[in-house]
Formats: sequence, C-alpha cells, structure tokens
Amino acid sequence: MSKRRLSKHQLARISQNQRKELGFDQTDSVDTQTSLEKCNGRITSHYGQHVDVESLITEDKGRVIRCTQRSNLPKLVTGDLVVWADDGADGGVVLALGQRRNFFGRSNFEGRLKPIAANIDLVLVVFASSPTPHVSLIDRYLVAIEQLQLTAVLILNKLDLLNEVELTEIDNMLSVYIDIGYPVLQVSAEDGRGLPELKQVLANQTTILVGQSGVGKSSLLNKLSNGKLAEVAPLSATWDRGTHTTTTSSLYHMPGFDLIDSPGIREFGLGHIDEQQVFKGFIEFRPFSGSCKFRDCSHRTEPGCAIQSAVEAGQIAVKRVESYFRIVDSLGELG
Ligand SMILES: Nc1nc2c(ncn2[C@@H]2O[C@H](COP(=O)(O)OP(=O)(O)OP(=O)(O)O)[C@@H](O)[C@H]2O)c(=O)[nH]1
Ligand SMILES: [Mg+2]
Ligand SMILES: [Zn+2]
Repeated sequence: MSKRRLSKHQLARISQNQRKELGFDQTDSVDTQTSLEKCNGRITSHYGQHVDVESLITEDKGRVIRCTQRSNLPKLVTGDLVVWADDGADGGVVLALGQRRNFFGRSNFEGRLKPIAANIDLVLVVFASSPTPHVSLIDRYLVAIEQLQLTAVLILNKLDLLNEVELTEIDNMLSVYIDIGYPVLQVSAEDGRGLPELKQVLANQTTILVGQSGVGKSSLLNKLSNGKLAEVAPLSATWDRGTHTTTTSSLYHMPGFDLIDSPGIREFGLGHIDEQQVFKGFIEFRPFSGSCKFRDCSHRTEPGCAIQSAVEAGQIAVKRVESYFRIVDSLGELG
C-alpha cells in the first residue's frame, strides 16, 4: 500500500499545531533540552549551519527537511532526536534537542570532548591492512568508547588483500583483543566475506562506523546496502595526506539496522581524558585496580605492582601495557 503524502499546506498546519501544543512558539524562549516523547525528528546529517532532519511525524515519516537551528541550542549531531517545525518555506527550524541517551565523540583541538553522533548502540572500529593499522589508534578508540560506556566491535576490512603471512601477523594482533573480550570480525567490502556475520551483529541496532581515513567505512556501508549510498575514495587515493572522502557523519537506514558513516581521522584526540580513565579503558587492567603496593603506582618500575605481576603471569599482554604507557605519555598533548 502506498504511503499517503501530504500537501505542503497540510504539513505546515501540522507543524504549526505541534509547535503550539508543545509550547514552542517562535517568540517563546524554551528549554533547549526536552523529553524524548516530544521529539518529532531525528538528525541524519549536519552541514555547517544546517542539519538534515528526518521527520518522525506519523503522516510524514521519513521526509528529510533541511533545517536551521535555534541559536540557544548546543551543536546538534547525527542521531540526535529533536523537535522541529516547518519554517513556512521549504525548510524547517530545530526548536529543541531531546535528551541524549549517549553519544560518541572525541577531543577537539582545545582538549574538550566534542560529540560526533548520538543515541547509538554500537561503535564499529574499522581498520585494514592498508592504511597500516596502528595498535595505538585502536587502543585510543577503545579508551574513548569505554569512557563513554559504549559497546565496541573491531572490524578488520580488506581481508581480500591479505596473503597468508600477513593474515597470521594480523591474527596475532587481533588475538589480544579477542582474549580480553572484544568481538572481532574479519570482512571484505570488496568480495563480501564476513558480511553475513557482520549483519547479525548490526541487527536492530544503530551503529557508527569509525576509523582511519581509507579503511573502507563507506565501502562497507555501500556493500551492506547493495547500492551506492556514500562516496568512496578512488583507487589511486593515498591515505597519509589527510584526504578524507567522507566529510560529515550521516545516518542511513539499512534493511534491519541503522548505520552512521563518519569521516576518517588520523589521530584520535583524548585530551578530555585523564590517566585513571585510560586505566579503566584498558578493560583487562580493571581486576587489578587498587591491588598495587603504592596507591599512586605508575605501573612502570614500582615494587609490588599488580599490573607488572599480571604481565609476568601472562594475564596482560606486553603490547597492551606498552600501548597504555604511550597513551598516558601523550595525555598532555591537546587534541
Ligand atoms: N581491496 C579492497 N579495497 C577496499 C575494501 N574496502 C574499501 N576498499 C577501497 O579502499 C578505499 C577507501 O575506501 P573508503 O570506503 O572511501 O574509505 P573510508 O574509510 O570511508 O574513508 P574516509 O571517508 O576518508 O574516512 C577505496 O578505494 C575502496 O575501494 C576492501 O574490502 N578490499
Ligand atoms: Mg568514507
Ligand atoms: Zn602498579
């Protein structure tokens, strides 16, 4: 049955009524935060001064409206639930932001946490053999994800490019994460390997794809949708020059799940995080928290260090402790 489409006039009237009912008259000063029941839209993308809002109004579900936002609102991000109203022309205006259940974000250049996407269930940390994966970058992502109490899944993409020797090397690197409890999937956006398993993980969830530029986040999105939703880098592209093909986070509806594609980054800023939070972000360290002889133990050279004992006993991987020190040492750097 085809969906009933409303005329522009009818939509403007619904929008006007809704605005009145909710107490959001244009001249009113309203709370910037509102309860989720009031929300009638969801941000699917943002561009400078504008956001795209997908209507959640029953009569007009799924229509995307280019909106401006009230100046007293915080910066809106993809996935935000909002109250919007028709602006009487072709666009709309966002009047209020619904409470965020959670958000994913990273440090801005001032060392402050900047949200990237909101109301998500899973974070897929995507990496590949090319550009070369940095354990340190993966660990930085995991620290940020743990601190925001989100759920991480690690995805090795471009499986089709690996020969047996490379595959063994990558398997060694990944076994550390599997041992400490992170789900790890090996996939190829090129030949589709691993995608049925990935779909099972994504089912009924809203998931954000994050990771370095060029690892194939948008390619995975396209392959999972069996179409071309997002722009993908040309084969000749090089990843070390800071070229990003995806420039803004966007939400896509897929069969049975939602995906948010995000722009790749080179460095993942942890300027908003302190040493204790890094410790908590190394989830296998947690059972040893508070067990060192000295309360302010740095876990490097002190006697009676529970972390060092755990490394010696093979309970914590040497690579992870080294990575922990690298991250702690970098905390003074902004961004
Ligand atoms: N061989 C192979 N190439 C892939 C695969 N996935 C992606 N690529 C290629 O890798 C390049 C980068 O892919 P993108 O999807 O643009 O990467 P991205 O992570 O979205 O990059 P940004 O948008 O810049 O963050 C493209 O040339 C893709 O064709 C894969 O599984 N195998
Ligand atoms: Mg992309
Ligand atoms: Zn210690």
